[in-house]
Amino acid sequence: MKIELIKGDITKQEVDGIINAANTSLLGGGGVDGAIHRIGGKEILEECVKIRNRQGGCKVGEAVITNAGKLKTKKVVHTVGPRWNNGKSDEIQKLENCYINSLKLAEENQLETLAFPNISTGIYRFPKQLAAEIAIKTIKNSKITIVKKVIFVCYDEENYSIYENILNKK
Ligand code: AR6
Repeated sequence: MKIELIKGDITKQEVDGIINAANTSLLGGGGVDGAIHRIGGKEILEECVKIRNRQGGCKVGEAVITNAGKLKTKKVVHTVGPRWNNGKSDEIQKLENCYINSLKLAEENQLETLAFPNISTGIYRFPKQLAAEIAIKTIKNSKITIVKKVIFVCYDEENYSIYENILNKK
């Protein structure tokens, strides 16, 4: 599997699937979630509402998949990252689960190329260095067969240079 790093906006990525850093309500919000729903349009939200009605939202660390509306991608995987609580609420395991469960849904839906944002490192204030180490380690250690390429899309300069350092060391 190929890992790529870019600095930019995830809504502009031409990949099979993009990952959204959502919240448990699945009804949208700020940050990357806001951008995905704004650009993708109401079709995504409509499917989120259906999932919510069926299973009552999405738990932290879990993921659900919807259509991608007007985005240049086939599917959006919505995962809910943990809100940083000084490491007292099992946040590391929960963030790892976000990557594992997103990859699992991507595999089940035959998505070969994926773009991930830096889950939890914005509004949820997870420390960026630690979050990047978890993201890269989890993706590298995953046993996947269908996903061929993962792009880490960093929106801010700080995350980009953290990812660059980790990826160049290995
Ligand atoms: N493309 C790529 N990355 C982005 C974009 C974009 N267009 N916009 C922001 N980021 P955040 P969280 C980066 O806050 O911390 C929402 O309200 C951003 O710089 O989007 O998981 C949800 O509904 C940061 O590095 O998500 C939840 O309530 C990263 O995306 C809550 O925020 C994640 O920041 C989730 O918080």
